[in-house]
Amino acid sequence: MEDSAIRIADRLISFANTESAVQIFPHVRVDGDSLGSAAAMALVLRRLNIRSSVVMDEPIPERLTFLEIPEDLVIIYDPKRKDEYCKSQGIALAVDCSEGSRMGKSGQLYDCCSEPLVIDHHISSGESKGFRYIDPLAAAAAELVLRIIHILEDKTGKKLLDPLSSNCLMVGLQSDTGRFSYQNTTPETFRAASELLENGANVYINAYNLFDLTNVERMRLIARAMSEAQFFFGGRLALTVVTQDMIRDCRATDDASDGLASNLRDIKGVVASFAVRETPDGEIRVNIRSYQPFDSAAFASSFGGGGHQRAAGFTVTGKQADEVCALILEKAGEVLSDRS
Ligand SMILES: [Mn+2]
Repeated sequence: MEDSAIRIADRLISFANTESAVQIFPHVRVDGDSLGSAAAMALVLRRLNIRSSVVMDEPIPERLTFLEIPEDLVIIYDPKRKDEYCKSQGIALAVDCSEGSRMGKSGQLYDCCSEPLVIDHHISSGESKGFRYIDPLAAAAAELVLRIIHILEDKTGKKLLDPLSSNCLMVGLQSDTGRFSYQNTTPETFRAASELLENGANVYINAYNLFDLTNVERMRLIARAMSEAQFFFGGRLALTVVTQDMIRDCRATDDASDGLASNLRDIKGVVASFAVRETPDGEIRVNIRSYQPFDSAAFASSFGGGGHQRAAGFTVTGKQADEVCALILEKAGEVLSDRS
């Protein structure tokens, strides 16, 4: 495992003082960990005189703009310019995911690299020709990026973390551990957090922006979705639907129902919760949260999605929300019905 980290570091350093860029790819619908980890990696590489940017389909979402990532660090992928980008790309690096299919359209650019690198903490079945540093025991990709940065510091003798890159990684840790409260939080997570704090991260401002800050439109949408939630299998499965009509009625934004599945899981007795929401494109996006013995990742993968044991998701096209709910209940019944 550590061996692949060293190989990745060597590969990255080989692009110093060249025209070829190390392009870094977070997953679609970026979260604090994928964006924070990718941005920190790009910032650190730039300090080593390596051309590097974060490549995404869409601009940084509003809720993560507090990070103040410089605009020129991010390339918004334009499929029309694929050939041009491809030419200048020395190597592609996936962060917090391991396949082009998780990156939206940007995956086209990732896939044009013949030996892409991977830094991820999701269990992955995919194969790749490039080096893969995957550690499912890491709480966040940010922990793994920090380990790579340590190797880069050892090899170059330079101090590479600054307040912004430290804070980007801290946002990754705070996001993926639910501000250091989920079961994935380990002594290493706290050691990493301690180092990042010493280098200028701001845990308080991050927590406020990531977890506390809200608005009345979102509160109204969540209240409505919660009051319409339904319970099955003796109260062990909770499910609610967020339609585009509801979002419009509440004048909320499309990401306003983020966190809803977690809210549902907090209800006593619930072991699996589902937030089923219509996207503006007419797809159905399902977020899953769970406790033992319900495996969210396994459930999501049977619908072509992915994630972690306690938090996962999938997207369905060409079906209505109520059809998707019926499929969820049928599938969940295989795990939950025997005990109710
Ligand atoms: Mn992550």
